[in-house]
Amino acid sequence: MPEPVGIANLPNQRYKIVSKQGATFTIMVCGESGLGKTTFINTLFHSGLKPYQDPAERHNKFSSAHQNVEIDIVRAILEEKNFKIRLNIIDTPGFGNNVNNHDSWTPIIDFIDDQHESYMKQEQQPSRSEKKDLRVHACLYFIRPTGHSLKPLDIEIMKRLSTRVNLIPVIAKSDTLSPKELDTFKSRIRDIIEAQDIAIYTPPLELDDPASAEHSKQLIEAMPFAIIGSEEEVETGPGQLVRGRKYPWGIVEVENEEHCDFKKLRSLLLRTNMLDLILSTNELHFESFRSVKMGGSDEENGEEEKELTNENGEVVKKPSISKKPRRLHNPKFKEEEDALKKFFTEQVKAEEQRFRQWETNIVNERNRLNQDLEEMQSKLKALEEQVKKLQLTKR
Ligand SMILES: Nc1nc2c(ncn2[C@@H]2O[C@H](COP(=O)(O)OP(=O)(O)O)[C@@H](O)[C@H]2O)c(=O)[nH]1
Ligand SMILES: [Mg+2]
Repeated sequence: MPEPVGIANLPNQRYKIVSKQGATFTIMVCGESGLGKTTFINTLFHSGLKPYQDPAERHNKFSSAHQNVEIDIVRAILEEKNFKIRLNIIDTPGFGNNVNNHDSWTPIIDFIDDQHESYMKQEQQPSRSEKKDLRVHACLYFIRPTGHSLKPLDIEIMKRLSTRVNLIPVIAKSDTLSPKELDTFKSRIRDIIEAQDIAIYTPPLELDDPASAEHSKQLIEAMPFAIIGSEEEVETGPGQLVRGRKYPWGIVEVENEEHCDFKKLRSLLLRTNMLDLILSTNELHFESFRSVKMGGSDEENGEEEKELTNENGEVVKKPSISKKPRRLHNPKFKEEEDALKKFFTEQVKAEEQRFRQWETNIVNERNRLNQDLEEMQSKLKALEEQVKKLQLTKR
């Protein structure tokens, strides 16, 4: 197998820094309370997580400037071969079920903005010390599985979130809907998202790579992802334990693609689209935030900055993802981007190679067995001939 990562061997010092620090990836979950956000996080990371060395670093309570809100940050390290990914998982308390309850979710929006602000300030500092980066790369918005529609509050919050982060809507506790109800609910939500012009995260369709384009297409078609969370293992057969939920009428399995989209979402977050989530946060959302803050126009993009004010007099930027190229090319991030891209490409290549090797091994093994079988059969034939001859001579 080839060396898994090449970043550390590259001559440029910057690459070395990237490789030493690894990448930081931050996921946030939000939505009404009781929808299974905390359960989902525990389902997603039930194994393979290595907590930060310093236990005091593990949990962090965040207080917004306006309000005290318990935003729980779990930090962990995900080790990918010899590449480290520092994970931050931000679990927010649910906002209330009251439709007019705006106050309960403003701290969440503030938190996201504060992280952009803090990162921007650090960038302006001449110091070379490691930046604290808690910018949210993926924000999962939990939708109550009513089977009916989105609430006005859902629409409003999703709109606010979508101009700030990569928004990924999910249908919570999807095991409480029948497959037919789920289908209808999904397409209704998709229609609303489209009609309301909410810019949810869309995996890029890389046309020069048919396999990856096909994968993206499947992910896009599955949105909003129907998910099931469970902290328990249930028995599907003697000695066979799977993550799932047990009902009198049967078992729903978290990792069964016929039961829900959990695997698709996990793959998007932790494998296929992690890099794109990180880069688009930097190049789309962070840059938008920065240009709004600076009050300047986006010259590199050749497009006028559209500044819109909402009912609170707050400046919001209308996403124009469909028209403009997704990426703003800031040379500052180019090297990091290239290094990360290279890393991910090599990871995928290594996996493919490993798979091919495994396939070859299996084919070889099959051939070997077939050959053994043939030998055995010809031996058997020879023995049968001998027996026949002996029987003939006996008579
Ligand atoms: N039926 C069902 N129940 C779930 C699911 N996920 C979580 N729950 C249950 O819902 C309740 C609330 O879950 P919790 O994770 O605390 O919700 P949170 O308030 O959004 O963090 C708990 O009793 C969970 O066992 C799910 O996918 N399906
Ligand atoms: Mg919770």
